[in-house]
Amino acid sequence: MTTILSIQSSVAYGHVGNSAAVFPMQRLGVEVWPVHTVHFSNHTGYGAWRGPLLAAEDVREVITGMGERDAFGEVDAVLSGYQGGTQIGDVILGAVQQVKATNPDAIYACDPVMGNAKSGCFVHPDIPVLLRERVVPKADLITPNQFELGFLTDTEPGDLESTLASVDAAAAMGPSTVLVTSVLQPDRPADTIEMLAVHGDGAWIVRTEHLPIKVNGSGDVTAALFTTHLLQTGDPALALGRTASSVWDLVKRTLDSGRRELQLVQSQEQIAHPRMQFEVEKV
Ligand code: PXL
Repeated sequence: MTTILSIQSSVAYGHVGNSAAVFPMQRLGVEVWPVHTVHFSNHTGYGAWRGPLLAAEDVREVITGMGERDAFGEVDAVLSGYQGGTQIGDVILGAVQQVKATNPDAIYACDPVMGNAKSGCFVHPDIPVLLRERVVPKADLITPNQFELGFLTDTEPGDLESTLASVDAAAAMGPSTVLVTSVLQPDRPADTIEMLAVHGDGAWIVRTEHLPIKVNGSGDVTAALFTTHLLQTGDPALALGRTASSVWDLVKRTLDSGRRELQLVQSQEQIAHPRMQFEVEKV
């Protein structure tokens, strides 16, 4: 059984971080071991929240305890998302090192959360440096949006050609697989958005309708689904098609609900059995 150690935020109300990623992975049959880095009442998009940001030392203790149960040999992937501070980054890197020492086939899937085209960089200025210099070089799979890809590689990905060049620059840092989300090519049809997967010499793209809503946590679900499908199939093109299919259905249902939080449980059928309504094209 596929087993994923997922080190992310937890919120009681709504769905971001582990509170967005865990259920979809479980619904796909993954054994998920969540380690929480914060335990907030709700996501920070509301502007107000309560609850603790866990001390790096406390998160490290949880991971150390898992090691004492001989848990790491079973882990197929470590998945990380938003990193609130640089010390959490060190804890994640420590976990990756321990897992890989026990299971050399395990991968590290890192969502290098830094910002987006609309908001710019929204993390502490130390985080991009940490990701660029220490975290991404240890990752096997990264899932930046197009903005984060540029920020990571100090390039300006715009059209397909320059985006592929930026991916090459990112891959040269270490990761063998790159999923670029929220790709906005200048020459795309109106109201569309794309996702691009690159693995070794292969690259694939999928285009979907750009839905008029930005939901916190959708990136966390995207990273979790792509990691899961890649582990389960070994096929980046298929993983891309399945991920785009499920995420679009999830966001569409959320939009139609008129609610602010991802309608995850309500979308479980579309997560478990992606409709594959979008064509994946080789580029
Ligand atoms: O989706 C990333 C994320 C992670 N953790 C916390 C958040 C968010 C996004 O809003 O608020 C606490």
